[in-house]
Amino acid sequence: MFCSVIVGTAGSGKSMLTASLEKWLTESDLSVAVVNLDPGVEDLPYTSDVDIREYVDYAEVMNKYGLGPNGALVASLDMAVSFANELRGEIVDTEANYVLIDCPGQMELFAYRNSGPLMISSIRGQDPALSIYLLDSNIARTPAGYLSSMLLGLSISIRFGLPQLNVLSKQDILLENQVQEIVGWSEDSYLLEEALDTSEGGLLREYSDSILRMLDDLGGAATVIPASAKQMSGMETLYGEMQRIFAGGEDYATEE
Ligand SMILES: Nc1nc2c(ncn2[C@@H]2O[C@H](COP(=O)(O)OP(=O)(O)O)[C@@H](O)[C@H]2O)c(=O)[nH]1
Ligand SMILES: [Mg+2]
Repeated sequence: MFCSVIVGTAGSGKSMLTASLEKWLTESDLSVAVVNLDPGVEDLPYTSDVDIREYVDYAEVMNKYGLGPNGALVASLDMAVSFANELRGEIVDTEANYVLIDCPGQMELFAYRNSGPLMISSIRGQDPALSIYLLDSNIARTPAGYLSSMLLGLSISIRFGLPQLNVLSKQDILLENQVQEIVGWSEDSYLLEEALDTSEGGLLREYSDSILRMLDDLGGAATVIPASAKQMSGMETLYGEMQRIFAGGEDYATEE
């Protein structure tokens, strides 16, 4: 199985992208399993095949220990780690080729605690995995917003240690030329530097040189893939990039 871990800030569109990608893969005759890792979520835009809520009761954790929403999420995730093998077992039993893992809304509580990365590594076992990091169009539309989103993405990739694809989510809220401008920033850091120079002042302008050089050096400047979960756009390109990473461009899923 091939695991794709969908990460991004709260509200960046992880759950909706999970739903759309599942739909696209299913319509392409590929077998997919969807995993919800958010213990506190109430409504999901897809039907989960494997769900962390079957193992931990977020509301009960909240009441029993007198915790607020964030504390309860952290405690629930910590508890859920002891069921990671059961979760993996359930996923393996689906016999799906593609496994989409929808991460909790509050990414910082998931990625920057030990339980998040631990959960992911237990779930994937020895199977190939990548992360799909969402840059929200609402934020990445400005040069400074884009740069800070890329830095966050870099930080996330360090936490999970997985090859990462950067997706510009909600591209439908931008004009086509805005989307192309952002793709340009990701392909050529000189364009981003120019945009920062004309739009930013102060500290960012002072440091942008060294930040951009670091991103370039670390390969953090991989081209972003524009997508809209709402309009189902960008799915084919995203799938192509997933394949490239998983199987050197070969579509093992169709071999069965
Ligand atoms: N315009 C637009 N809105 C989207 C898209 N994907 C998600 N949203 C909206 O963004 C909000 C958060 O989406 P959700 O998938 O729950 O984000 P999550 O917290 O990262 O799982 C919701 O109001 C969605 O309707 C998209 O492709 N286009
Ligand atoms: Mg969500």
